[in-house]
Amino acid sequence: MAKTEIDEIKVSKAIIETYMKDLLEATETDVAIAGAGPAGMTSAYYLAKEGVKTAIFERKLSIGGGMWGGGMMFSRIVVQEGGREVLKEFGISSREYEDGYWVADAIEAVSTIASRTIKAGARIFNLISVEDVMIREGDRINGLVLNWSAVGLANLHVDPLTIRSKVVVDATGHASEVCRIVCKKIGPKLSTETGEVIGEKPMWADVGEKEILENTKEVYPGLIVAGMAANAVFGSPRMGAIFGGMLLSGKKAAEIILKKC
Ligand code: 48F
Repeated sequence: MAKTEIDEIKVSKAIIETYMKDLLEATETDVAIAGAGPAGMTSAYYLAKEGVKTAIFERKLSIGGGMWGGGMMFSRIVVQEGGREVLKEFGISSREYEDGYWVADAIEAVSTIASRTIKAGARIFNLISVEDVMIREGDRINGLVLNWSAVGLANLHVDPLTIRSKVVVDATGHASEVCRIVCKKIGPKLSTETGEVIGEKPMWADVGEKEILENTKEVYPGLIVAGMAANAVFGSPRMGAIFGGMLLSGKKAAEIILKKC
């Protein structure tokens, strides 16, 4: 029978040892994803479900990115018909508002996606920022350079640590941070018209949602771009609080990687 008196040191050891074990495991992974928004987590879910070793690194304390706050802090999201297959896969409730406009609770959506993603076997590490990429022969990206987000916030001069992965996914949303790092450090060599991050266009939900799947692809050897980052990199419009494209983009990124594995 468990002892009734609580030993704080055991609590500390339990946290430190189990976290370190997971972080050490993640130092050599199949797929490393930057950003635990809807696209990054959906991608991780479909990969982990197929047994692919997957780790997500999220800068913030909270996961969920821009889905968490719904539209203008009304905690609802809208998903069009095409994206409903992903809602159903996760078991997220939705109701049809009008023809083909399905409404879901943003909080249920984020918490369910996160829970299913972790239960599928992916690891999510929050409070860690991706600050650089690692490269090898032929400038292929083969890992991420990480630091505690608190180090950046406090402006501390602390060197990062590095993890190796076969594939990296940039799911950092509007900022498309990993792709921007590649441009800054390696030059304008992305598979866009200019080789640079073109930048997202103003709101046009219909076009943005249609183009996001085409934009979800390998943008540099070893680097797949997914979610809003894909539209930002290839110069497509933003789409606001409609999320079918984000879910389908995450799924497509996983499918591209599964074909490569
Ligand atoms: O922004 P975010 O939700 O991206 P997404 O999954 O979905 C976009 C929608 O939320 C919304 C939209 C819908 O139409 O346009 O914006 O493409 O999630 C991106 C996550 O990446 C994290 C950031 O904190 C957020 O949670 N992130 C950004 N840069 C880094 C990062 C970084 N350098 N390292 C780690 N995490």
